[in-house]
Amino acid sequence: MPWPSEKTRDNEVFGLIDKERERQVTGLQLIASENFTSPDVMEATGSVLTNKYAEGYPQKRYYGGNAVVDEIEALAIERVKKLFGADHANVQPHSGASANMAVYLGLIKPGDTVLGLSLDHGGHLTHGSPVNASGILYNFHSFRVNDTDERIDFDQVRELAIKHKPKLIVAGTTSYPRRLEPQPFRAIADEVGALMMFDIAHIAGLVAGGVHPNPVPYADVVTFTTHKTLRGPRGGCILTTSAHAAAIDKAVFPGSQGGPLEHAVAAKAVAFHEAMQPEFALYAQQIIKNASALAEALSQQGFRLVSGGTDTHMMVVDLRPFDAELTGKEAQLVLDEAGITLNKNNIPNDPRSPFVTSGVRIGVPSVTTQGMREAEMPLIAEYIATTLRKRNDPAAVAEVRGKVAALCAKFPVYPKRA
Ligand code: DSN
Repeated sequence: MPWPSEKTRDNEVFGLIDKERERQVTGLQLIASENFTSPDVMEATGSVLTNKYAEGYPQKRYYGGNAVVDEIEALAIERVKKLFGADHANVQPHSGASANMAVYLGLIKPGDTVLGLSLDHGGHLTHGSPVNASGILYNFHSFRVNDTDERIDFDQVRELAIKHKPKLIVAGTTSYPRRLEPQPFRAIADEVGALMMFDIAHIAGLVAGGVHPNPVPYADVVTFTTHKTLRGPRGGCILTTSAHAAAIDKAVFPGSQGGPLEHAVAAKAVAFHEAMQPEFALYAQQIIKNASALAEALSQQGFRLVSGGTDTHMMVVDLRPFDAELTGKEAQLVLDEAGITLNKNNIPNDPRSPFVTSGVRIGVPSVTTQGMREAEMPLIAEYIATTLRKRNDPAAVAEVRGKVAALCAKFPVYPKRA
């Protein structure tokens, strides 16, 4: 069958892709878990590798024709091991959730006890939420941030570990703005004889760029997604010590996945190469500077920052001191109209439901990739505050939309299409 001609090309989908590209580059992308990948990462993702089946691992495949794929996957593995100083890497997980589930499958048994951070205090669905397979199949107990400084309370983690004797302790977060030291988790795991997993999905790029402690020397297993601060394609990755390498590989394939997405693996290899460049360390440093400048500017606009600020790429903003009536849901919707994309987020001990929330989560990886620096952060805070203050005035919201587009036009992400 011939390829579609100009006449039969799917203009509907390609038109929508163009529309989405326009949305991304003319608005402020402040979702903490998103980023703009490089054109090279996108080229690898859209390459002929999408045509290939490659169940198995390099030199141990079930199908023929994998000599080149083997080279690509081996390159991805070597690069990511070097980037994080790991003994062993599995680059096949399709996502962070798949990576985490493979770790549980490989290292513990259904019904075993695990400790993780509660979802509503900044953890992840796969860290034992009752609606997720992790919480359904394993006996998770959750720790929380403490009420005074809204930081992880290691005394509580230790108490729970002594009480419940987990087989595994899961460190890692999705909406926790503070640096997370691996050593206290290791000490507690050792005290109770547990394994330790660190999910660095959000902070992988900060670790690679040298601005967050690297948990690899402390954890038995480290998981992450490649598309957040690391700025690669959508996908997951697992790093382990040699002791757990075979169990993890078996849990990924054939345990929980079939054919790997080798186009994504190639794009991961490209992203790992990019993250090894000296410029990437500067990028990571700028993320921290930008986040801190934005947090400061937001507090000057009357918002409260959960835990008082940030030392990562993200902040969680309590909207109540700014406006007691304003919910995260409403804020997300009206900010979308102003071209400012972020997500509603529970704050610790939020009186509102996860569908409504009293907060929003804001991250700077995308705006930092497009070249914005500290000088632009007060502008972003001002646009957010003005939109929320004047949320019932469509003309005022439209005026902010214009200012957002003008700011973004000064920081083009991708070359204009001919
Ligand atoms: N959806 C991701 C995030 O936004 O943090 C976690 O999987």
